[in-house]
Amino acid sequence: MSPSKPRRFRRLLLTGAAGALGTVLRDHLPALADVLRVSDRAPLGEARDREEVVPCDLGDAAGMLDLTRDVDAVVHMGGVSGENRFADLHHANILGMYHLFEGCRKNGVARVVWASSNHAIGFYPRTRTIDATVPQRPDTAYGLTKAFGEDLAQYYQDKYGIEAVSLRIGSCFPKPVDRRMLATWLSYPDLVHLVERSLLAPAVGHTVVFGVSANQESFWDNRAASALGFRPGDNAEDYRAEIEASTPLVGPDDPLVRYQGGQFTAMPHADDEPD
Ligand code: NAI
Ligand code: 15L
Repeated sequence: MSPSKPRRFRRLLLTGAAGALGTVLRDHLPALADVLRVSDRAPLGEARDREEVVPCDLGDAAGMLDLTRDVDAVVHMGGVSGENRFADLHHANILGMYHLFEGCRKNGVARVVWASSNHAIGFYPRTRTIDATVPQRPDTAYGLTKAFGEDLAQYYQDKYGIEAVSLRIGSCFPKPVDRRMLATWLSYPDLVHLVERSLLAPAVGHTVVFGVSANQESFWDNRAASALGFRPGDNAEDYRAEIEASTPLVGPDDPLVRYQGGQFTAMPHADDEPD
C-alpha cells in the first residue's frame, strides 16, 4: 500500500491482529485509515502511532459491541485457524462471527472483509476448476464454521445491507512449503493487496473470492477477485524446483493431491477420543 495515497477511512478495525496474517496487515493498514484499532485476545504490545489497542475475546458479545463502535470498516482475521474441538470453533468462529456482525449492524459499520478459508470448499477434487459460486463442500468442522461465516455474511448483506468480502484464503505463508501450495499459495504482498482492494472496491454487496496468488498451477477461477481490482503479483511456480526437490511425490489417491483441501480432508474428527 502506498503511503502517499489519501487515507480512506477514519477508523478501521483489525481483529486477530496478534496472529500471523494480522501481524502482516497491522503493518500495512495504517496507510488506509486515520486510526487503526487492533484487537485480539492474545497480547498485542504497545499501541503504535495512530493505533488503538483494544483486547477482546470474540465470544464476548458486549465486548464486541464496544469493539465495533465508531468504526468505518472491519478486517476480521481473528478466529481459530485450523481443525479443532467443536466447542473452540463454535466460540471463536460461529459465536465470534455473529457477535462481530451484530456489532456492525448495531453500530452502522459499512463493510467487513474477513478471512474465510479454502476449507469451506475443500472436498472439491483438484481435477475440477471451480469458481466462487459453487456450493460449499467443507472438509473439516473448521471448514464448516467458515461456510457458516459466508452464509452469515450473505444474510447480513441481504437483510441489513452490510457489505462483505469473504476471502477464501488458500495457503498464506511467506513461501509455499509443499506441493499442494504450488496451487494454493497466497503471498503476503498479495494478501495485503487483496485486503486493500476488498476494502476500497465500490459496491461489493457480498462477494466471495479466493485468496490466492497468480500461481501457474491452479484449480480456482478467481474472476470475482479480478472484478475487485485484484492483480496478484506472485507465482508459486518460482518455488517449484525447490519444493519438488525437498518433498516426496505422493500417489493420486493421497488426500494431499486428491482434494482441494489437501490433508484437511483426511483429518480425524477433533472431538473423538484417541484410541
Ligand atoms: P492465527 O492463528 O495466526 O491468528 C488468529 C488470531 O485469532 C490469533 O492471534 C488468535 O489469538 C486470535 N483468536 C483466536 N480465537 C480468538 C478469540 N476467541 N477471541 C479473540 N481472538 C481470537 O491465524 P492466521 O494464519 O493469521 O489466519 C488468520 C485468519 O485467516 C484465520 O481466521 C484463519 O482461519 C484464516 N485463514 C488463514 C489461512 C492461512 O494460510 N494463514 C488460510 C485460510 C484461512
Ligand atoms: C487454512 O485455513 C489454515 O488457516 C492455514 O493454516 C493453512 O492450513 C491453510 O488453510 C491451507 O489450506 O494451507
